[in-house]
Parts: sequence; structure tokens; C-alpha cells
Amino acid sequence: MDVYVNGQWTDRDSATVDIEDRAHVFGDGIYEVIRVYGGVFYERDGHLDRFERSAREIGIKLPVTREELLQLLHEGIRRNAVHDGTIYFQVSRGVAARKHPFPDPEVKASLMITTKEAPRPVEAMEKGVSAITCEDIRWLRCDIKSLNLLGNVMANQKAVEAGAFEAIQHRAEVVTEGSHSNVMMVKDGTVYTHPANNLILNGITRMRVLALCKENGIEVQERECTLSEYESADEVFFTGTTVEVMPVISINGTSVSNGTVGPVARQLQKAFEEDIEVQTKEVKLL
Ligand code: DCS
Repeated sequence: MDVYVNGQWTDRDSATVDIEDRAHVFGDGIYEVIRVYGGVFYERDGHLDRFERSAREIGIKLPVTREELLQLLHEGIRRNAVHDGTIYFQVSRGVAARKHPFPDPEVKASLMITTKEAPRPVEAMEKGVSAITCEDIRWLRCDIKSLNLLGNVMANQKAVEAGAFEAIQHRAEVVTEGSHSNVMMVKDGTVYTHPANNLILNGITRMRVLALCKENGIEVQERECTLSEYESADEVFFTGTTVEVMPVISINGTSVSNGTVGPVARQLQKAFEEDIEVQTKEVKLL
């Protein structure tokens, strides 16, 4: 696999990162993951907008323009012949002696790009998955797609150890999001999810799925919901770049409703699938 690091493309096995890069001493940087379907980016502009916003929010000056970044992302897909997979890109505040303040004088931010071939999680989406709940121990700027993922990593590990697909995080009684996905519930035909504020990452898939709800006449309420509301919901599902629309059929070992994938999740999966078709076809025609 070819990766982009230190301003050039190189083979993954010979890629090196400076020992004083702030990404690995402080987690001082941001990232994005874009899904690739049939060699074409899905929701590309949404991810690029969020990447630029994350950089702005933590005061990192991106080392490339949006056009240059786009060229590099396309090159990554081409070089590695990614068909169905993801492209990962991150920017750190750069290389400097380890001191907490931003480097002064400013140093050039480091950009890194990798790709991965990954099939769609069709089987899990068909059957539904299990989830556990855990306390959300993260910081108060979860809206920034920061490299600091320790809280997310800890939550995900808890899920793995419990044999579950994903963790549903909560602050006191309020459900926030998954460890690498957003979470939604359905009650009496209405879809509920946490408002897009500082406590969650405003997922690109989350936004797309909420738009698909509206297009399909499904009512949406963005409001805080409690754990007990989730436990007594008709349906629960995760959304995300890698998980798409992933139905949850059990929480902490107890079935959600009757323990099968519900009609709203099915309808949204279908709408999402059609959206992938439309978006990727449009791009191919350009
Ligand atoms: N919430 C968190 C904490 C996430 O890490 C992600 C995506 C989401 C929500 C969903 O956002 P998107 O719909 O924009 O993907 N996490 C990425 C990650 O770290 N790996 O894959 C996707």
C-alpha cells in the first residue's frame, strides 16, 4: 500500500513519522474517514467541510488547499486501486520539541493519508448487532474530530470484551453517541437522536440519515434521550461512515423491542443504499 507522509507518497513499510510529531506526543491533530464505494467518494464535501472546521476550531493551518487535498485523496484511491473501502487522512500541528504551547514560530502541519479496502457490513446490517452501554468519559469538545480518541478506544474495548458490536455512551442518564458512530432510537415512528452540540460528533452519516428521514416522511426530533428511553425504544440503530445504518437488537443483553430489526431501520437502510447509488453514479458521470 502507498501512503502519503512527509509530503510524499511512499510504501507503507518504509513510511516513517518524526518522533516529535505532535500527533503522537499530544494527539494534537484532527482526522477524517471518507467511504469509497466502487472507487468513488461518498459525501466527500461534507467530510472536507468538517475537516476544515475541525482544523479551524483547534487553530491548525492546513498545509494544503482544499483542491490540493482533493487531488491527493484521488491519488490515494488511484495508487491503491481502492474499490470498496475507506480513505483516512489526518493533520497534526507539526513537528516541534515537546512543549505544550503551539510551536512559536509556527511549524508546517503534517498531513498523512492511508487507504483501506473494506467491504460493506452487509451481514451485520441484515441481522442487527448487540450493544453495551458505558459512561461517556470524553472531553467537552466531541464535535471536533480530534486524534485524541482514548475515551472512544476505552468504550470500544469494553464493547469488544463484552462480545458486543459497539458501545452506547451516556453522560449521567443522557445517551450521547457510539464510540465510532452516532446512535438513534425510534419511538412511535419518530426518530430521536442527540442534538449536534459539543457533546457529540455531528456525523456526516447522521446528517444524511436525518435528511433521508425527512425525504421519507419520517419525523425527527433532535433532543436528549435517556438510557431508559433507549431501553424501552421500538428500535435503536447506529449511523456512521463504516457502519452505515446498523440496527441494534440488544442492549446489555436485553432485547430491543422484540429483538429483530425494525421497519424504520429497514426503510432507512434502503434509502441509504439508494443514496449511495445516486451519489456515486452522479460522480462517475462527471
Ligand atoms: N461519532 C464518533 C465519535 C465517530 O468517531 C464517528 C465516525 C461518528 C460519530 C460518525 O461520523 P460519520 O458519520 O461522519 O462517520 N468515526 C470514524 C472513525 O473514526 N472511523 O470510521 C469512522
